[in-house]
Amino acid sequence: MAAHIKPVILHAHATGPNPIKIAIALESLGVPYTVKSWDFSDNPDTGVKGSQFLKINENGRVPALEDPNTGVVSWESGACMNYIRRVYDNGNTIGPSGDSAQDLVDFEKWEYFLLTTLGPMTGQTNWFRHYHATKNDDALNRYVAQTYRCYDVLEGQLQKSEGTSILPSRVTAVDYHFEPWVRQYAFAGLSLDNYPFIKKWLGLMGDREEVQEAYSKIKKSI
Ligand SMILES: N[C@@H](CCC(=O)N[C@@H](CS)C(=O)NCC(=O)O)C(=O)O
Repeated sequence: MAAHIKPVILHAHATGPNPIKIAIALESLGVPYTVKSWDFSDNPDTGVKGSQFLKINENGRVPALEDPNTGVVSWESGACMNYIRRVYDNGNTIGPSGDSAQDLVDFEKWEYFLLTTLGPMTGQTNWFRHYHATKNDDALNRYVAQTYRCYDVLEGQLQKSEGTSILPSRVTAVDYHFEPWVRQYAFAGLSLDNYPFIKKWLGLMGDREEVQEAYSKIKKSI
């Protein structure tokens, strides 16, 4: 990546999975970035629901991305990821496997499956297991079952590459979207015992330099 590029600002949280995807993609593309860490409060200066952050993202959630090179401000991890790909992945190293209509749909369908289904189901599992004020086993069981259903689907897809990448061709931004969510399986109280390809893929992803660097930078930003 050219040296004249100014660091983009990634708005993040210490443990939330969504900003980490973006850090992994920035690492992979060699785009310089700084991490600004927020808490989940409504404190005007430090919180995602506070006045300062709401000027960047009126939805009060991270990630958000500010690019001083273009003036673009983005939020929603899917929008941030696709912005980065359009602007900084000129060689298409992390995008769809090819140019055909099927290649593009194959990329998007897995990206949307994570954004609309596996991510939110895991998030709700976490919520009802750890944070909901009153015990609600019906809701917890529902979201656990839904998350496992997503794991079933992912396992079937990963079998095609023998657990090396979600799109069979190579590791792409799709893997970056999934990694931080699947990594939370134990925190969500789930097991990967019935999912050998997910287990293998998670191990391989965790060994990758861009993944390790991204986690380390987010951690240092706290
Ligand atoms: N659909 C959004 C979800 C963003 C999201 O929920 N982020 C979490 C952190 S991973 C957050 O900011 N939570 C703050 C809150 O719940 O108040 C995306 O993909 O960016």
